Amino acid sequence: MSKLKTKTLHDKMAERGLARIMAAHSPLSARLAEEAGFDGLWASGFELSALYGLPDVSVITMSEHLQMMRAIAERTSLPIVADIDTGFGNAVNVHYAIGQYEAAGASAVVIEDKTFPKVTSLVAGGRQELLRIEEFQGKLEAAANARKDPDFLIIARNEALIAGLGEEEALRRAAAYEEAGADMILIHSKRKTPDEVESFVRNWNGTAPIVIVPTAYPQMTESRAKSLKKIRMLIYGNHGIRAAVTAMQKLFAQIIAEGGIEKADREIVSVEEIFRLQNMGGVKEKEGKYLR
Ligand code: SPV
Ligand code: MG
Repeated sequence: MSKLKTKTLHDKMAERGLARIMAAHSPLSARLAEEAGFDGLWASGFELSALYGLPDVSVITMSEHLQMMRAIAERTSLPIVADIDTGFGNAVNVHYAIGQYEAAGASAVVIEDKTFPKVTSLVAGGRQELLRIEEFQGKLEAAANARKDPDFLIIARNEALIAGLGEEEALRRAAAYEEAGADMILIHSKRKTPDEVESFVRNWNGTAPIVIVPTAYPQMTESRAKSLKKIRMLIYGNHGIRAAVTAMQKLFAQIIAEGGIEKADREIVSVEEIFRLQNMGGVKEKEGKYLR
């Protein structure tokens, strides 16, 4: 099954020119992304941390992330791009993690070039420390050697722009990461406009395709990304959890304000819709067949 998912991810990038990947923090959010028509899922560390009400600073463990990854993989047929942060330690830990994530059903991993423990990328004034290039190359080599399926993607996440080191350093790192065996380069930016990423992409003359996460610069539409030619994957990094928070904040406030659910009940999906998403129909079918 996961071999099929890995192939699907490659096919989507080839067919559409750009794979659209939506963040998932639960099997339910993964199912909703699949029904909406996304090409794959982002097992986001930020979303999972937020789900636990925790900051995205390497507090969530590999086991917790893997457990959710497995639950998501069981409930959806979409390929999963796993966010493994800094790889949970050094290159030896990365080697071990790749085996775990591949077995759990991921089709790709993103490993970032920050030191452990990391600080989430988009926070203003965040402590952003990068590994030495050689050390990160060792992690990428370990990842590439550890995978069993050669189509399992190793995506190197380049945080040079996030750390304020400039485009030249970002390009230098991207070239070194490609040389170490990265299949794709994720270039991250917290600039409020796409210009920083667009300039990087135009000046990137390696062969590894580019991945972007345009949370900070939402003007970067899919067609704008495609027009740059080298971007093959666009990750919507946290829109599921933000949509859930928006909806819950609004509804919970309404119930308190109105002193009941009479009006609010008409503004949310029915219980029957949740039954559908839980596949209660399958329970009825099994009851009919096996309960005597
Ligand atoms: C995540 O979604 O966990 C990411 C993307 O790594 S970001 O939050 O922008 O760092
Ligand atoms: Mg993350």
